[in-house]
Amino acid sequence: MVKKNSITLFLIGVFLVFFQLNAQENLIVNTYNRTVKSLNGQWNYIVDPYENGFYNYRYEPFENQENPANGAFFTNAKPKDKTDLIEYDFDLSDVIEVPSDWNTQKENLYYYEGTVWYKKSFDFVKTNQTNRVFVYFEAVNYQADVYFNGKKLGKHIGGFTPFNFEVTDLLKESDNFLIVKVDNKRKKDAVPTLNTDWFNYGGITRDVKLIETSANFIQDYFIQLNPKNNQQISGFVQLNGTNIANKEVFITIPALKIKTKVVTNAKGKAAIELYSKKINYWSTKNPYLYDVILKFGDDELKDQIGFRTIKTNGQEIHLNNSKIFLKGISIHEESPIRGGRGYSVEDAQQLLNWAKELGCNYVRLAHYPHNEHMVRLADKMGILVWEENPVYWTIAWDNKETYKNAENQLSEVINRDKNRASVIIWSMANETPTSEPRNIFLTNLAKHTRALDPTRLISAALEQSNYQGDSSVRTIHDSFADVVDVLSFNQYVGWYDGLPEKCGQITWKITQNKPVLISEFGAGAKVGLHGDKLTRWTEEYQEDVYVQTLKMLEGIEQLQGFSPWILVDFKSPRRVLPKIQDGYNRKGLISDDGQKKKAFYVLKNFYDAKN
Ligand code: GCB
Repeated sequence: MVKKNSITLFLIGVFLVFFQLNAQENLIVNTYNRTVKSLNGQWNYIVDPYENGFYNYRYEPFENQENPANGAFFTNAKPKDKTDLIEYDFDLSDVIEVPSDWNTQKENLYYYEGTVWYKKSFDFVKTNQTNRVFVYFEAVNYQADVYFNGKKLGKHIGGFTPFNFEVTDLLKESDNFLIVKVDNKRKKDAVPTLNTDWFNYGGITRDVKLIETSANFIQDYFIQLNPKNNQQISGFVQLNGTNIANKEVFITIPALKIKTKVVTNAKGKAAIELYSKKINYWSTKNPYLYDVILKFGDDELKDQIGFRTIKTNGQEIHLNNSKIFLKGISIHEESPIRGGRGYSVEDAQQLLNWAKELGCNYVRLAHYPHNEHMVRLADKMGILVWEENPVYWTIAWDNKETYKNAENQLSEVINRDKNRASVIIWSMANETPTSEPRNIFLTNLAKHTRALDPTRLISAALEQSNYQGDSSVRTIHDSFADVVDVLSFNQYVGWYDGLPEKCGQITWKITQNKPVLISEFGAGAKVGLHGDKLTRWTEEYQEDVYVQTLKMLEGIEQLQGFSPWILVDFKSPRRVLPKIQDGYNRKGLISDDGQKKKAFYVLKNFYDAKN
């Protein structure tokens, strides 16, 4: 009993630390179920490669000046009379759809990397005078400088995670203007860095919403099953406002007959601890979601939450205390319907339907956080999810700002998705070269993640190497392997590493006593191109790589699943071979126009036969 109490106290402590670490962020969670006004649709835009609307001719930012000149685009200036000189006009400028990337909407912006200014004008009447209003961006790639009615709200860095700013004091009932300077220039010290193998789509790539709240409201909560006690639902609720101390928040889970109240501390936070012996556990075969209702004063917020545990047990992965093999596939966030960056429910539905058809119970969302539709749908469809931070290849490991940026992006996705049962793994990085500064960087990220979320597993897509110089024996020689919960690595025997038959000559000597997930394997094929299985780019070559790899992987004793590379062909400027690649990475099991390649069926048969 004493032991149980101390574990509970420890977990409450961990959850409270969570808030301390994130107190500055103020991210509003569950915008899915709140009353919002969408700011999607047509926005005016100005392409500004010289950042002429940001800097004056002495290259000083206008926003640092007390009275910024009319030339500052964020002032949205208009000539006052016929003599006035103003050299831009948002309202006369072309329009672009939000959400979406600019590259696939505007032919002349296909390869553009730089600044584009977006402007949206709107009216908004609050339903109650004392209410507050926030503008919420699901994602802007890569840097967003946000201005509202001529004032700077703030800046956000990172192309795949949400952020919000309060606009209550600046909001008018009519003629508001929201201006965003979007800059997708790649930078060496950024996350990701200059070099990747995906397309650097720019723009306001996900939904934009206005959220109206009461003066004091439920900003955030974490409600998940206690990993150490599957009859306990634990976490916290966090209020936002000036009058949030010592307040009652009611939590109801009707299907469990739970109705309880918690009282907030001085910071507006309360720990949650609920018990039930009758929990219907969320799983891939039974993706049961409970309606959970939080109520504080007039503010009532609903969510659909699944309860499950995910753990490692020696070399196994256990979902709800039963061993599970992860039948996965890797996915990039590209629209299978339009091409370009994916952002809609329909995009997510198509991608996850294909994964289901392939026989998957698991997806790896590579190489950055995908939109919220993906994880919400995965929750409903019973698909387990690996989410990933865009720490890819050669990050500036020694740069403190780079680290802060990586940590912040990771915090934001954890914040957004911490109530999703489908999400079981946080991945720190992909194929990063080992070195002391890199090990420190990744270890700090892992520490940070564990402090934020003690309910999920940590991994990273590592690299394999020869065992003691012998290329026929492969191993994982990476000290970060000691830090992760699940040992994952990419391997391309048969494609970058010899021909398919080489798979038959390789044995694996993995010494870490941890479950192994192969985060990538694969080969390129142009759909409809046929030949013998030694001819590169044919469907037969790709098919053979799958056949041989699946056999080879049986030799890994700790193997608990994989996520081959990749579900659908995707755009990448690295891939220039005419008539074959034409700007696409062709390792998809499905082509960019939706046709299945032969290897799709090899993997499907394997998954269908596997328990
Ligand atoms: C990898 C990377 C992935 C690439 C893939 C490839 O190892 O993790 O981002 O797209 O290989 O196709 O080369």
